[in-house]
Amino acid sequence: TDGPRDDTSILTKPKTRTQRPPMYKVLILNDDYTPMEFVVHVLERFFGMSHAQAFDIMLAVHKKGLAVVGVFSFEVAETKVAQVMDFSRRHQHPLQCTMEKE
Ligand code: NFA
Repeated sequence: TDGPRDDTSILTKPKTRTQRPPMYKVLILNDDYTPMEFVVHVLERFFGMSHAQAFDIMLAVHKKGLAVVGVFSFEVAETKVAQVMDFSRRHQHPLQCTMEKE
């Protein structure tokens, strides 16, 4: 009989979307008490910056209130934040380091 029928010649491919892992910005916050040299040292030690790079970022934090110091996977960002917070606490400086989803 006539009428609609299945067309076995058309095959459809479902679109797939590649999942990228979310990335996290690590931020350093300004305060009135942490010495500038200490912040520069932190940026060199934990973020692999050159002295000049570290000094520039430290000044940006000092002037603007905060700056992104790197973008990492969740686990790496979490580790950097913990390292900076622990190091600052042990040296009795109030320096704050946080992370946020990009
Ligand atoms: N504002 C601090 C000072 O004048 C320096 C500082 C920079 C602290 C960046 C925290 C972050 N001693």
